[in-house]
Amino acid sequence: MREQLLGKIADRSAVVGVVGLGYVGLPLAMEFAKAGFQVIGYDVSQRVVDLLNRGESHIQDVPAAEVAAQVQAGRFVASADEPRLRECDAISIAVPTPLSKTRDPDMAFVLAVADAIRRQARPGMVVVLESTTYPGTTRELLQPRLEEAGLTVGEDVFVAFSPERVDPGNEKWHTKNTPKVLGGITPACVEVAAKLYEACIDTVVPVSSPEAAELVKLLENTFRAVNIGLVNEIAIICDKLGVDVWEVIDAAATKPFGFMKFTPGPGIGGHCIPLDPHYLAWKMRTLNYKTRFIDLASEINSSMPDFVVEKVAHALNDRRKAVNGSRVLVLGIAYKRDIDDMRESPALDVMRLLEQRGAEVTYHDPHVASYREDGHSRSGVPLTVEALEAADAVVVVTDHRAIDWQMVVDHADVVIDTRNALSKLRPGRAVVLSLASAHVAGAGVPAAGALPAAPARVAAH
Ligand code: SAJ
Repeated sequence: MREQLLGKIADRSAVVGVVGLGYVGLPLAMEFAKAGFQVIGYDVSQRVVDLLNRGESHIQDVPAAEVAAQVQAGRFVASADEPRLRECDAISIAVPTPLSKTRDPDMAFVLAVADAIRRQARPGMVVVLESTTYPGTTRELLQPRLEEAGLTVGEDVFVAFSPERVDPGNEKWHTKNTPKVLGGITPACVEVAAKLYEACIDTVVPVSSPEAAELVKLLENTFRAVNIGLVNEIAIICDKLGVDVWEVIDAAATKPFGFMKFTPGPGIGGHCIPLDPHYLAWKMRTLNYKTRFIDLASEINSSMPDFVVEKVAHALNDRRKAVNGSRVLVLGIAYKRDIDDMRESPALDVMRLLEQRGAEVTYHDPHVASYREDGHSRSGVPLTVEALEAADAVVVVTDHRAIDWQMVVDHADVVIDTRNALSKLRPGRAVVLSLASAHVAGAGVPAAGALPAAPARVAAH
């Protein structure tokens, strides 16, 4: 089987299945199609299947023209029909691995696919799991199901784990040019899976086991969560000391070695950084080990929306206004700049906390016209001079480049800037409060630097 599969990969006659056609699976499917394989994209959403087969795209980083070209070339077809998996010589799995309400791994999507593969598997298949998950998943959940189908892993079928490294909105690093780590159950599994991925990805990095590959991904994302937590704590420290955290970080970033710049913010969002480290924390709890860095980073990062709302309350209080009844305009609600993804966005927490205190909250986001939460839809407002002047406070949560920030500074009364989006602008009417430090330059307060020594605000918190 190994020889047969290697031959099909070499001459591109292998049929490649990609399960899960989201921000990971769709770009991967396109790369396999562009490499010359026949690709079957499998997704449980008939809506997604239909729009892709019409040559449209629901993923911001995948142009519709690219989907249309592969559909018209007959190299890509989407399907929600499980038996089509049987046609595939290779299957890459890129389904979500969310957290449950109790912050435990929710493996339902992976298990559903693993069961489908057990039903459709046949000799001569290579199966690669890409979904971010706890170490052991590939060996404990995927391998047994293939063996239950009467197949011997490493001989009849080949199984590997290869973490996805898609960075939505990243204009430089894409699926094809980002090195791909890959760990297989047996050496033959690594060899076959690596040959498959080398056909469409520039650099494949084999490691010795699926567990190593699973842990590589969790290290990458835990590294980010912990370092973001660190700078968020530095922001809180700077706020208490009346020091400009952005100035401190920018100056620290001049160190040409041994430092990596992260920036504080209103919290962390997305489907990865807030969630993936908890997969490792969960696994280690089953081994009676407490992952203190992960837990502490999570504690600090998830406290940032509260910290932001406190800043808003202080700003309103300085103007003899209560949060209750004040009109607050939130600018940017996607979980990071220049994308439209709302998942786990800290903006949702900021808006909810403000509303719980009685504020009348509206939002403007050029990438998110509306979104659904708890079953109801919510729409943004246009960014106008009237909207800015009507707001008792404006909060910058996500610093999309498409927003006219000078207009915000010129027409708002007070702006709480959690992303340092406004510090380089010509001062306008607005008083601009940085996420962390005393007042930044703006009408009505001395320019930063002319401020008195560490203010009594230490008591404020
Ligand atoms: N954030 C900060 N400060 C920072 C960096 C990020 O507050 O210094 C926030 C962002 O605003 C966002 C969250 O953290 O809300 C996550 O941001 P992110 O830059 O990690 O972006 P993601 O989650 O879309 O994608 C990340 C990938 N990003 C980068 O490497 C830059 C990468 O870690 C993974 O490929 C991806 O998660 C994944 O799928 O795991």
